[in-house]
Amino acid sequence: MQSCLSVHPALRHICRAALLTALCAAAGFAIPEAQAAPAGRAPVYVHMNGANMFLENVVVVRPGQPVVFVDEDTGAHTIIGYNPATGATSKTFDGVVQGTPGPGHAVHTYTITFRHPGLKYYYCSVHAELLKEPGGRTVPKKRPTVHGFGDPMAGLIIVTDDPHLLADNPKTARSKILPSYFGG
Ligand SMILES: [Cu+2]
Repeated sequence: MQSCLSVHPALRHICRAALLTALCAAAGFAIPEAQAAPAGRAPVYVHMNGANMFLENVVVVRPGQPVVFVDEDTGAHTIIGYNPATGATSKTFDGVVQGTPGPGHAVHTYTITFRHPGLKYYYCSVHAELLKEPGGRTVPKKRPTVHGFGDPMAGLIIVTDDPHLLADNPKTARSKILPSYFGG
């Protein structure tokens, strides 16, 4: 049987870590987890393409966890926070992303983090507009001149520490680039 430490040098640290873990477990010591990535701090991605929609129109993040908007469309989009109760738009949640020629080219992104739990509504002012409904609530509507599926280009970020909500993110929110999602 080959000794663990006689394998390729690049694998030795992995073997040592495994050996340490096994020895710690056998001796009843707590296993150190310092090398693990901090839970919940990887960015959550929201993608745009030529459909003029945010693909992951509802995502969930922890306070301090980045949301990265990725433009895989040929055209530009804006990402602007608004308050549905007042109609006021945000001065700080206010992004612009340029388009890309397509796969193999750079994509432009806009990143934001929120410090406190809450509901963060946003829309793209190029492809949607904010209108006050008779009840007084402000909602995004698709601009009549914009092509698309009929949904307004808008979304919601839920900022929370609730593990059940955090587990509800769509799978596509884990990947920066979606190869099948270029277009516009
Ligand atoms: Cu847009």
